[in-house]
Amino acid sequence: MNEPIASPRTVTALDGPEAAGRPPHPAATTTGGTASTTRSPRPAARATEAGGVPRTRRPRFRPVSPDLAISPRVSVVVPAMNEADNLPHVFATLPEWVHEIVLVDGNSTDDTVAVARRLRPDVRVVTQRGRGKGDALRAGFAACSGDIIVMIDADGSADGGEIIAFVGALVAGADFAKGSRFANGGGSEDITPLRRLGNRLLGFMVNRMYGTRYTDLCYGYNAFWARHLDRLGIDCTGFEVETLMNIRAAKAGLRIHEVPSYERTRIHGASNLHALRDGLRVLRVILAERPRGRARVRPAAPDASRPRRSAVPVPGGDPGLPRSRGQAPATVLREGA
Ligand SMILES: Nc1nc2c(ncn2[C@@H]2O[C@H](COP(=O)(O)OP(=O)(O)OP(=O)(O)O)[C@@H](O)[C@H]2O)c(=O)[nH]1
Ligand SMILES: [Mg+2]
Repeated sequence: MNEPIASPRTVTALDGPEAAGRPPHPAATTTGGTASTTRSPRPAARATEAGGVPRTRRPRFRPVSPDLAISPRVSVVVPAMNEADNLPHVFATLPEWVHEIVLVDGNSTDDTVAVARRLRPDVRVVTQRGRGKGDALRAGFAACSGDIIVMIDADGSADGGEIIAFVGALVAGADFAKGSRFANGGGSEDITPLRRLGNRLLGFMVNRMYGTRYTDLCYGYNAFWARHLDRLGIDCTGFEVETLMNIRAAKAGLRIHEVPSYERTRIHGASNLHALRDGLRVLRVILAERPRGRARVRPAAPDASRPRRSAVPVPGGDPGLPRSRGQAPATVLREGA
C-alpha cells in the first residue's frame, strides 16, 4: 500500500490485464465490444526516462465517486437466456466504472443480444456452446479480462449498485465475496417458502461438511479475484454452479466474505429453475465434493482454533483472520484527496 493516493480527479490511463500479471484472454469466442480487441498496447510501461532511468509505472485508478477510486478492473458477467425485457433494467443499474460487461447468451430466441448491444455498444457477447447456467458462467468467466469478476443475473432481481460492496470486500482482503440474502442487511422478495427451506437445509449440510458459515448457499450474486478462477475449477453445467463455487472456494482455503444483498422479484418472464430437479443437482454436488474418508474440511494450522474462512458480512470482516495465500494485492480503496 505504498502507492500514492490519487484523487479521482487525477485519474490516469488504465493498464491492460498484463499489468495484473495475467495474459489477456483470447477473444476468439467473443463478439462485439472493444474491451479486449481494440485496447491499445500498454503505454510506455517499459519505456525509460531520458537518460535510461526506468520510468516508474503510474498507478491506475477508476473513479467510483468524488470520494472514492479503485485500482482493479471489474468484469461483470451476465448469464442471460431470453431476458430481452429485463436487460434494460439490469444494465441501468450497472455502474459506469466497470471495466467490461460480458453477456453470456444461452441461445436466446428473443432479442436478448440485440437489446444488450443497443443498451451498451461496448458489451462483449459470448454465445455459450452448451446448456445451463453453469456452462454459461464458465464461458463468461473465461472471456473476462478484468482483475475482479462479478456474476449477476439478468432477470432484474439483482441491483448492480451493490457491486461496489462486493468489490469493497475483495479489495479489503477477501478472495471471494459471496452475496447473501440472509446476512444482516440482505433480503429477498422473490424466494418462495419451498426454496427457502431447501436452501437452508442444503446450506446446513455444506456448513457441517465443509466447515463454512454460509448464510445463503444458492445465490447467484458473487464476486472473486479472477486469479482464483482455476481454483474454483467450474466443471458443472446447471444451477448447482453457485454451490460448487462456494464449496470449492472453501476447500481451496480462500478467504470468503459474505456481502448482504437484496433480491427483487424477476421483472419479466419465467424462472428457469425447478426447485426439486435443481435441488437434487445441488445435493449431488454437495455429496460428490466431500473429502474422501471421514475427515471434514477443517480449519488448518497454524491456528486451528480460528476458522481460516470468514463468512461474515462486510464491512468489518474479521481482522483476526490470517491472510490466505491468495490475499488481495496492494490495491487502493481510499478517500480521494
Ligand atoms: N446463458 C444462460 N443463462 C441462463 C441459463 N439458465 C438460466 N440463465 C440465466 O441465469 C439467471 C438466473 O436464472 P433464473 O431463471 O432467474 O433462476 P432463478 O434466479 O433461480 O429464478 P427466478 O429468479 O425465481 O426466476 C438469469 O439471468 C437467466 O437468464 C442458461 O442455460 N444459459
Ligand atoms: Mg432469478
